[in-house]
Amino acid sequence: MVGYCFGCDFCYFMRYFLSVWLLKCCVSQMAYCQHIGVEFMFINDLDQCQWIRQKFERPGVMQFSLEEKRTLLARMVRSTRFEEFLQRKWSSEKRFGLEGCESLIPALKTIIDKSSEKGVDTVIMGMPHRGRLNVLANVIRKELEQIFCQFDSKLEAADEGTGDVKYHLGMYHRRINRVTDRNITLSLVANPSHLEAVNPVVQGKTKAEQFYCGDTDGNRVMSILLHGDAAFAGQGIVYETCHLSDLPSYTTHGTVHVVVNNQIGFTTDPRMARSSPYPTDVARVVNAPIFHVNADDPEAVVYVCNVAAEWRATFHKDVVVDLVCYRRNGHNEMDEPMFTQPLMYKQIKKQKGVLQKYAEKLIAEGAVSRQEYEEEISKYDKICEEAHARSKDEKILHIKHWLDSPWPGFFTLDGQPKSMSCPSTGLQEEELSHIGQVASSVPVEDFTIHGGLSRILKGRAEMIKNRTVDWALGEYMAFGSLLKEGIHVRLSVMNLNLVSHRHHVLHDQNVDKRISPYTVCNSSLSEYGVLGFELGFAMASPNALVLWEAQFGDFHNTAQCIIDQFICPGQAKWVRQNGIVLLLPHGMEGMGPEHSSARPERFLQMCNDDPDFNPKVTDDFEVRQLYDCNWIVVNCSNPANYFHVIRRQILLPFRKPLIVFTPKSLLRHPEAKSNFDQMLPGTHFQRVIPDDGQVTQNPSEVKRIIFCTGKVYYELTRERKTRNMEDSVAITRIEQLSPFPFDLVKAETEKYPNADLVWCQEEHKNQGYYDYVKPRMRTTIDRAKPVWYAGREPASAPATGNKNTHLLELKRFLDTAFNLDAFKDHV
Ligand SMILES: Cc1ncc(C[n+]2csc(CCOP(=O)(O)OP(=O)(O)O)c2C)c(N)n1
Ligand SMILES: *[C@@H]1O[C@H](CO)[C@@H](O)[C@H](O)[C@H]1NC(C)=O
Ligand SMILES: *[C@@H]1O[C@H](CO)[C@@H](O)[C@H](O)[C@H]1NC(C)=O
Ligand SMILES: *[C@@H]1O[C@H](CO)[C@@H](O)[C@H](O)[C@H]1NC(C)=O
Ligand SMILES: *[C@@H]1O[C@H](CO)[C@@H](O)[C@H](O)[C@H]1NC(C)=O
Ligand SMILES: [Mg+2]
Repeated sequence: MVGYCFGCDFCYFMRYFLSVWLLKCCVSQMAYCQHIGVEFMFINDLDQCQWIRQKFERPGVMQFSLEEKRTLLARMVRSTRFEEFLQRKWSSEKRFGLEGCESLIPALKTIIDKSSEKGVDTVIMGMPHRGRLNVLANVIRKELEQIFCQFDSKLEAADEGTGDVKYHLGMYHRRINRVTDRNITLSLVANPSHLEAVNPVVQGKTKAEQFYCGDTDGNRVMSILLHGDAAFAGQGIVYETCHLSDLPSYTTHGTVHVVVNNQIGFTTDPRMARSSPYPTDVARVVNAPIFHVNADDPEAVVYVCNVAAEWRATFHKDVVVDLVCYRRNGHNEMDEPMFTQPLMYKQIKKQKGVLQKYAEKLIAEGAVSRQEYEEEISKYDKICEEAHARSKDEKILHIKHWLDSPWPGFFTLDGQPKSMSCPSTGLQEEELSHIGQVASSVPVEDFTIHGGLSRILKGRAEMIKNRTVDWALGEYMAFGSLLKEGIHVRLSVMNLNLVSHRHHVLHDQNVDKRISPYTVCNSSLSEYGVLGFELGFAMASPNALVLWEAQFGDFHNTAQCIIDQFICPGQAKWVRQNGIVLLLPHGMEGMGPEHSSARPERFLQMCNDDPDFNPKVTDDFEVRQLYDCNWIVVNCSNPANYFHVIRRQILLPFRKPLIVFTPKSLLRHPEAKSNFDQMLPGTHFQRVIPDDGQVTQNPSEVKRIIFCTGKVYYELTRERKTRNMEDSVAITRIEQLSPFPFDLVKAETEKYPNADLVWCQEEHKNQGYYDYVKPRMRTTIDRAKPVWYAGREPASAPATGNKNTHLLELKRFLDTAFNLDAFKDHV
């Protein structure tokens, strides 16, 4: 492994662009042509550039005291011997060791020490597989026995959850930093295998921790992100997360990025892995300085990391440390790298380990004696051996030790919810009218709003007088009441949706001033990044309502990885609850295949309830079901129910992700209004809304029950009226699709003994809700009757782009739904 010299390139550019600096540049030959290369000339701020030059060009900056050298050697010993210990004990286990980049450990410790000295007391980290166990052991200082006991396959995970392999679990640890003697909290966020996906989550959690401790400039809470070279260059989420770094609602005031640049990704070398010279080039878009450093020179590494931490503390902006290293073994310890990279690995085999090199250097310098060095090694080996012995007593792996965000006080001591009930989500009349008043007035004087807006506010005031709410007002009532109860409300949305119906943020027409009652965030045009960020925000505390709204539900799939890897199975894999709310505008409203479907079928397919099992109905059935499910999926047909489900999200004694298919046309639908009576104390979210019309007078005469969800209900009732079938067809809305309301659906079917059962949806047959609802409905009625289908035919696209076809399809399925003979010959 040769020392990398980026300095020559650097000098070349300097000469080319800035000939006046020529002389100076040659002076800096000394600074840049050793083991450090700095890229910063693209930064368009003179002070920042000067600051960096100061750090590298002053002669003699890289002096280390004896004490510092010894500490560094001790850290290198720990890092190196930890991997060797694992290799000795479990030679056939994958551990994604750090061999070839052992200086990562002193690098991270330096960043943390320096930041702690500058006032940081909480560090939130995210990292991939490589070196994770080592970071847990030697940076976060997780008890070694807790790490070792995971290698012993005889041990089984206790507690709840399915668990995840050892290099994915999260971690939280509070301890004294020995160098600065100050308390520091370190957490490592649990991550999926999907490289770089954890980045926005770490940033969101960091933002939340900053928010809760009133740290507006990032002086107390910071994030560190680790990356592999191939992943950093290849994964788009890196770019999306970098672009959040300076946005008002998303900035964490600077992240230190550390790239473990072993110049290989699995078996792919850089020539095949990227089109840019360095894996770190993506960070140039946010003007982050990039420090390349040869990881075989631990002192250069420590120096650069000190500068990186100071940079962050000074300018509150991102910075990248590129640890140029190698990977001594295969991708994991089982792989043979000689198969694919024979030449490279011949070179690598010849390399002396960095610890040995550094120790020899210090011994030659006389900084330590050989004996002291050997003592340091046996001291650490002994620590490992003793921990290993203890790990055998540790009968079970406690997954509780592996939480990245404990929520103190929210659960009982053994991690259970404090109760299995949910109080009424209704509000007192006075409270409703008070919040309504706030929503329909301008709260400060000297504030000029747009004329159209004052009409809207006037309309709202009138609605409040009439004791009614529309969708936006229902939502406002839910948010407003939670705010009054001390809950933080944060809504992340691409701003179009904000302006189009909510008008929750008022703009002054004359000066650049605005008011909003809760945190409304204008997001960047990224789904993957922003959803990950909000998930991270929601992770920090249970006492916040965090919502992410897609611009159209259709677009959520660019964030699929966050949904599949974190939101859906997060609790099972990592015992971590999360109450994030996804608002997905959805509706077959003739707007074509790209603007119609939030893909409810996908969310429903990932629900963990058993379609063939009819659960026993107990007193706490409703809440118990919510507790057992992996997420809640609803499609509300009226504002009051939406109001309740949002409030329930916080009043529940535990947290679950909530997926809401929100409407577009319903926003202004004259019938889709609710009355205060539906929101008073004692009222609650209705999982099923039974038909309370004429059908109830003579139920045995009813020929059909149409089950549906959401907006199609209004189409169905209109059609029923024109056909004069209000006494023969019942229309029942299933508002909560998952967990499925087995009990209430059963009650509905029993009410009308002579009716056949139809599921009606607007979506195509292979999409929407049918495949989810049908087996569950059949289970509730012991398969006594078929469940017929009225809706669009199967299709590959979610909707037609042709308006006429759209209307024709609608007419056809309404015909089917109300034709009592439609299914006769199917029998
Ligand atoms: C999104 C994603 N795609 C593919 C993989 C499979 N995979 C696991 S490790 C790896 C190589 C990573 O290379 P690099 O980022 O350089 O890290 P290194 O292992 O070299 O430390 C790949 C492709 C993955 N984990 N995640
Ligand atoms: C660190 O925290 C503990 C408890 O949280 C406290 O008792 C101790 O005084 C703190 N130490 C310092 C140096 O702040
Ligand atoms: C309020 O009620 C009155 C009388 O019923 C009605 O005329 C008016 O349209 C209602 N206003 C709103 C905004 O619903
Ligand atoms: C969001 O962006 C829009 C358009 O630039 C702006 O009018 C609005 O004030 C922003 N909202 C917030 C809360 O920053
Ligand atoms: C809910 O599902 C229905 C049924 O197909 C659909 O018509 C509607 O657009 C969905 N969303 C809402 C908010 O109603
Ligand atoms: Mg790599």
